Amino acid sequence: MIEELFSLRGKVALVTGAAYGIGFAIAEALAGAGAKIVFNCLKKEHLETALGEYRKRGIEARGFLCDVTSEGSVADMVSSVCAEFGGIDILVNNAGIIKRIPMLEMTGQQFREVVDVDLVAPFIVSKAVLPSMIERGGGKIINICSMMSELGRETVSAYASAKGGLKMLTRNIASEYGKYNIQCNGIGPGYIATPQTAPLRERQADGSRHPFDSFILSKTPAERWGTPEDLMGAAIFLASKASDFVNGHILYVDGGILAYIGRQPT
Ligand code: NAP
Ligand code: GCO
Repeated sequence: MIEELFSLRGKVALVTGAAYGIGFAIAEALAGAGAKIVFNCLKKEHLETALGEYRKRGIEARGFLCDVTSEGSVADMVSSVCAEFGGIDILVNNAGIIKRIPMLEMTGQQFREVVDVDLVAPFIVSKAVLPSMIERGGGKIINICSMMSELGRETVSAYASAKGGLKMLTRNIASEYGKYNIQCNGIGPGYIATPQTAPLRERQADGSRHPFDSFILSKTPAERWGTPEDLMGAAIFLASKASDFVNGHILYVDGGILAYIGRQPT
């Protein structure tokens, strides 16, 4: 009974941007719970490498080159997945970018590029997948939000605006499609060690920690950066029957950052 609650056997999961990083770990987790994995990314070299990495873990993933900001490419990918696998039960809107530029130096085009990937694309992909979920009597959508769905910081105005909007898109999909037994929730990772945050963790010339690295450690009760694997449990929970009455919720997996004012002076 309890195992069944968290089983994804027989389910088809689409994870966007899952060639590496958080998306890869989430896809690996869903596969471990029994789901068939479909993923996409942008670059052919990343697709090939990722397929090999999935295979090394015994996961026969199906990969697509697809720009999630392109409605046509997304429609083609979703149509192929539905034709090959019968439909999609779980969607993880993970693909995302960030541009760390002070507002006064950021162009409107740069702002729009971030919002296109981090907010418009989850709308596009969700809209493409919802009909299949309705047809199958239900589904799970998981949007990968962020600390910046709740907090601001210098240089990430576009990213924070997009991730704040993604929190509200999550609540709107939950509101509009809950009646079809579709649950839409978010995962809000804290600071996770992936290529996206590598610039914030680079060792200084003298071998010391990057100032931002030290800053994050002082703001995290767990006193460490998260790893993509730290998100696996939350992903399985929100993709499984165990969360059938959870809807419109953002589950923060952040080591306690949002609860903590920061290490006090000693
Ligand atoms: P990452 O290492 O930069 O990986 C991003 C992935 O998204 C890559 O596979 C990339 O594919 C794909 N992607 C980017 N633009 C795309 C597009 N237009 N179409 C299709 N795929 C696209 O990022 P990450 O750290 O794993 O983060 C994954 C998600 O978690 C993002 O939404 C991010 O905002 C969010 N997040 C990250 C952290 C963190 O601390 N790392 C914390 C909170 C939330 P290519 O490599 O082929 O370009
Ligand atoms: C940054 C980081 C963060 C993380 C994540 C935190 O520049 O502040 O990239 O935005 O990626 O979103 O939850």
